Amino acid sequence: MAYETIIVDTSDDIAVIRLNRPDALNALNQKLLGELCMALEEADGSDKVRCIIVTGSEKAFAAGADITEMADKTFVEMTSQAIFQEPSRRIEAIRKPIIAAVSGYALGGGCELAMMCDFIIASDTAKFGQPEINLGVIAGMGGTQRLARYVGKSKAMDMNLTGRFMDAEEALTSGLVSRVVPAKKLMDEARGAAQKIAAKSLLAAMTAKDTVNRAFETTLAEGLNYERRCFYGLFATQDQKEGMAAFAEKREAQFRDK
Ligand code: CO8
Repeated sequence: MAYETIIVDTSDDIAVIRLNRPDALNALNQKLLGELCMALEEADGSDKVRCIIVTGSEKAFAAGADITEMADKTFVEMTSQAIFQEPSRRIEAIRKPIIAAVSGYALGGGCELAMMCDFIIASDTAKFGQPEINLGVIAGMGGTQRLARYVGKSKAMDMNLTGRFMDAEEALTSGLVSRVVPAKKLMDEARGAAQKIAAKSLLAAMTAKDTVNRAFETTLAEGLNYERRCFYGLFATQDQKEGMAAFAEKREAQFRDK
């Protein structure tokens, strides 16, 4: 499929979706978000893809929602058109693992998009922020909710109230990102992680994603119960038999997603 605002490259079980609006630092307009959702859904449904990477350019993962597209909207238009609501739901519904590989600016909707992915690998040039307060608004796609869960109340308040940026090192120590690497090695690192995931049972990987995400929606007791049921359920798969047989036979497991 030919896209205008993203570039999709699928090889070796991995789909790399690159945001590509260089003149606007990959600002998220409706076109880009629509294309991103389509590409994610295509990857999710493809038997050639076992892990997805979402990335941007060296200068910007994404500098936020497209301000020029939003500036003249009214409250009624924002509400009745449910701006940004549908893309959020579609991205949240992706079942395969998604890694955000972030270099440069990940601001506003860009930071929120990165946080919608399953984990974030950052380059040492990455800058995260929720600067919507500078525009007279607030974050609208998870910047107050997901960020608070990633980094806790104090830093989430700091970021949302002052609009300051967090550098890669602070993002790492705060738990917003899982790894930081030199900018030149970002895609190698992300691909390496994606290949590791792609070598697992996809059923187990999708279940792990679903179960970790459940931790943010339930009580501990309900989450533990859900996890245990999912764990038991995986014993209905051939991949569980293969994984445990391979361990006993001291060989690499050959998972078949069955
Ligand atoms: N939207 C539109 N265009 C943008 C955006 C953006 N978010 N960010 C940058 N651009 C454009 C600039 O206008 C500029 O275009 P031009 O060359 O035509 O003037 C080009 O990208 C390059 O940008 P700069 O010249 O500003 O580059 P600098 O290196 O000087 O600065 C910054 C980089 C610091 C990233 C700066 O561009 C900036 O502050 N950008 C805006 C960041 C921001 O405020 N983001 C939050 C946007 S609001 C949001 O994301 C809300 C999302 C949730 C909505 C959910 C609703 C339910």
